[in-house]
Amino acid sequence: MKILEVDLVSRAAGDPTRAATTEIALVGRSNVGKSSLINALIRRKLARTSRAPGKTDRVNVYRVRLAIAANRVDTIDLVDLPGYGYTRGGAKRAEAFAEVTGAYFTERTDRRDADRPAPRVLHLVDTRHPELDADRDANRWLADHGLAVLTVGTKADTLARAERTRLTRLLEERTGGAVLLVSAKSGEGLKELWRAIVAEG
Ligand SMILES: Nc1nc2c(ncn2[C@@H]2O[C@H](COP(=O)(O)OP(=O)(O)OP(=O)(O)O)[C@@H](O)[C@H]2O)c(=O)[nH]1
Ligand SMILES: [Mg+2]
Repeated sequence: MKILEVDLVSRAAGDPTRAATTEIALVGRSNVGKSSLINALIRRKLARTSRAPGKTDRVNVYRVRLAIAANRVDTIDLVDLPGYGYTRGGAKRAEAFAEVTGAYFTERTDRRDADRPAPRVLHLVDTRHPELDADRDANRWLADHGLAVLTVGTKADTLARAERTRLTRLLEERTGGAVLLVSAKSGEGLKELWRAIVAEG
């Protein structure tokens, strides 16, 4: 598999650009590492990252052209959504989440792209903190909306060996499914994640 090209395509409300057939939305708390993971996946520093939460405040779409086999090229949209759980004003958690993420999925499935398959979701959770309420709320919201979700545990490089198993189990119990651990820093799990992204459905 080879990355041929990556373009940042804007997706402001009313943008006429249609979604690629495969659309992968990255959902997660502010600072969980969404933009860093996109950069690690595309091996370019295109997405802006920051130590301070709330960096990504709009929907950015990274359109990736991939050579998957000798005669197969795919276009995949990686969608960097604003993070939740970061509220300067103190709006309720669930409301803040529904506002940013909900608006995206609703618009995306309602209008011009309604004939496209629904976006698949990577739900990013900081592996060190598998039990946060904001993540549980998000997990429920995504399930209630019938979206296909893969839970991705981020920042795996920060875990001591002894913690890995315990934290991964907690996260699996919380989300009721398999969890893939990744690190944008060490590159752990990136190959497996690409495989999951490229797999049909
Ligand atoms: N150790 C470690 N740090 C990471 C990793 N990925 C991201 N970080 C750090 O976590 C912080 C936040 O990363 P971002 O990628 O900007 O997070 P984000 O989820 O896009 O944040 P928002 O745009 O605010 O929603 C930065 O300081 C990154 O360097 C990782 O795999 N390992
Ligand atoms: Mg970001």
